[in-house]
Amino acid sequence: MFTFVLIVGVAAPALSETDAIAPTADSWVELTNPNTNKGSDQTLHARVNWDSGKGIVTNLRRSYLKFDLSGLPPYARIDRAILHIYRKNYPKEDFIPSVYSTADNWIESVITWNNQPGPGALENDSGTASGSWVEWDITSYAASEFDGDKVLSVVLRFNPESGLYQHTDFTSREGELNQRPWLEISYSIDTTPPPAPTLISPENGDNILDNTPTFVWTSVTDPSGVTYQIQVDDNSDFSSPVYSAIDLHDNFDNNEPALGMFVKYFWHVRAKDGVGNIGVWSEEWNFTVVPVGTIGVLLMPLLFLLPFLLILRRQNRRYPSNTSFSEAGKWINQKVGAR
Ligand SMILES: [Ca+2]
Ligand SMILES: [Ca+2]
Ligand SMILES: [Ca+2]
Repeated sequence: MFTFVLIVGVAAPALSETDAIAPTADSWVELTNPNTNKGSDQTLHARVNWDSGKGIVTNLRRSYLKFDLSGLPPYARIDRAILHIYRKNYPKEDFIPSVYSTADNWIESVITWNNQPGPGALENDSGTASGSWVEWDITSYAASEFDGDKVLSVVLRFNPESGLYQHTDFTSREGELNQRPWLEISYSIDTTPPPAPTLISPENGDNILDNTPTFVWTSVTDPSGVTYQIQVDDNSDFSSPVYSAIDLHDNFDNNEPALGMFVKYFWHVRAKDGVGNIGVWSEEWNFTVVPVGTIGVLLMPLLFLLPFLLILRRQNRRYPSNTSFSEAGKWINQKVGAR
């Protein structure tokens, strides 16, 4: 495969490039020679021999081409894919075949009419000619093949393969150097990292009872998707995290190892996009784990005093505020006597 790279433009946030990709295999097959292989021919063919008197097809030719897309950057987004073929012989300007997808399970030196995988979906029915060069836009097919097995195979054949006598001959990858087929691929690479998440819980500065807390933060988004990384450390500089996790798909994480009591922990989260761009860390929050008993001990004096406080509150409600003890006794006797 030969590949030359044209830097079309470098602009944040995406890097755009265009590659020219040569076929790794091409060949043509013929109905009337169904077991003959043409893999090393310098010419490719598309042909319909139509006998209008009898209304029958007397011969067909199709050409197969295969391209390897695995040399493109793994996270590239294909923006444009154009198949270029050079016409050596074309009796009429509009004798332009169509491009069909096909399977990759054919071999240049083996493929024949009888063992060809056959055309799949029609990818482009309207190639455009510019002199001897003809081009077809196959962007969506190239994008799906790139997302898939990264091997793109096409068949050139007329559509339909009946009703009209027509043929066109093309230079193969074994032909004249400057006439060989090529696939033009324009792609872009995302260089923008996702934003920093915002932390939600444990809240900053909180005392919490759970020593395996669930950490929660806001979701962030990126065109290529995101995963999260969390670090928890008893050092505020995160020099030796006691707990960390990467490739988290949700905006929360249940930490596994139990955290120590009465230790102040610091935590932060960052996001990475599907291309590998890593965002900045979130704010740094801290919390302390305290045992349930600690809260109880802290509450004990309050619990012990509660009955007295209630009595005082009830008495304040019953007695007029300026009542002396003897007057209070009378007041109570009156109230009891009245019942
Ligand atoms: Ca060939
Ligand atoms: Ca494929
Ligand atoms: Ca991104």
